[in-house]
Amino acid sequence: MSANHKEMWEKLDLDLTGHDALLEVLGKFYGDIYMSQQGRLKGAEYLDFVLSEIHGLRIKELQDAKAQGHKVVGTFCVFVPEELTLAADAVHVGLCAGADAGREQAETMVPRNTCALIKSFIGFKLARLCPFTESCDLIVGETTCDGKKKAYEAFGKITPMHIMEVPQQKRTSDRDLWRSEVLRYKEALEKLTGRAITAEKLGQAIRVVNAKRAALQRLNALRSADPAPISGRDALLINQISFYDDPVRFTAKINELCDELETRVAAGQGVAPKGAPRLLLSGCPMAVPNWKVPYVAESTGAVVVGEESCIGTRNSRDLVDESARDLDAMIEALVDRYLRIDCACFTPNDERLDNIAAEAKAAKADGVLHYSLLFCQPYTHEAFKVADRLRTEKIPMLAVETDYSMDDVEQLKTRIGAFVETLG
Ligand code: BJ8
Repeated sequence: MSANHKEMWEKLDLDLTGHDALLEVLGKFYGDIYMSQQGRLKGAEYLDFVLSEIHGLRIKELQDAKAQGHKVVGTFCVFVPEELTLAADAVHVGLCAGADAGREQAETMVPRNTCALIKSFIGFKLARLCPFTESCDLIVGETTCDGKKKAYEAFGKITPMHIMEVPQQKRTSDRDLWRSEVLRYKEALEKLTGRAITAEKLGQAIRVVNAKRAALQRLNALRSADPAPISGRDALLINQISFYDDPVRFTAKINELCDELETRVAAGQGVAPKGAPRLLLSGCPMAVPNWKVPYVAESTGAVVVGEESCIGTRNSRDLVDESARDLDAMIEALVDRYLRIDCACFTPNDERLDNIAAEAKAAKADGVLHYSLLFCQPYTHEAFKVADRLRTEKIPMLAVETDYSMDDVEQLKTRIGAFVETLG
């Protein structure tokens, strides 16, 4: 991790000592989990570089954009339409919330039995450890799970926020509500940036974000090959980077990486032997640097071939219809695309069960590893339904609940290892 940006971090009022310690831990963690892999792609150099500059060059780019009059908008959920943010000439960043940082401070604001993701974004803010959060002109929250809703009430007191109301069902009246929320977000962006969102700008932004999602879809499709051409860890990292790197650069780099993967697949080369047990991960989002479960899973000899999560196919599965020509029609297309998201906060949410079964088959997964963060009600509840559905499909499933600490690594290794053995 680069440490050459002290002046910039100082200006952002980061706690420099705490931040140095965080970068050191992250660097070591990344080395252990990523640099130890055999047979990585040449294109992985991009991933290593982006990660090494996660708090450096990318933050410098954000500061340069701000100096040129652009705004930075941070989000915690894939419901916030990136297309609108880009159409307002603002920078859209996903705020990671994948590390156990500032937990004690966070627990002064939210109950202890709150999921690690929520505690993490509050902890990063209170402990002044995240240059992305500190670079934001606006942070957008959403009414998804109860934990987030209530946390945003507290978080909104310490940082400027806009909250989007996400419906809990998908009836016509819910679509109307969501449409009005998309329009309200558009207005908030126009007010923030002082720029009008035109059909031309929104059309261009839709194409940029569609291209990014199409590159991720291409990557996913290549992972159905046996032997798997890329590790689950690297694929997860690519999905994570998609939330904060420049979207045009990211798309170009991932398409280059996919070219390399195609060559590998054609040559029958992979990161694990042909026939190695294949797992689909499913459940809560895994934000940077939450790499624990795929790392543990792959250390048992299995290979992760897909992520059914928001840092995965829930974000990349659907594109926005590009055929609309006027602004109203583009907004309708955005509304439809985002309302297809199968977050566990919806009731009922049967399309998620269909999607998991379809993705497991498409990825030729031998089993599904369902992952919930401790205290996450929506995904822990849905684990039961996912298990029922996969039983009817004769796809084995193991459900694990964990958090960001490393205390349960050995226990996870034992459980996941035993599950992988049964996949034979
Ligand atoms: S669309 S999954 S990004 S809400 S893990 S905070 S659900 S208690 S993150 Fe999510 Fe949007 Fe849905 Fe995706 Fe709550 Fe669960 Fe914590 Fe979670």
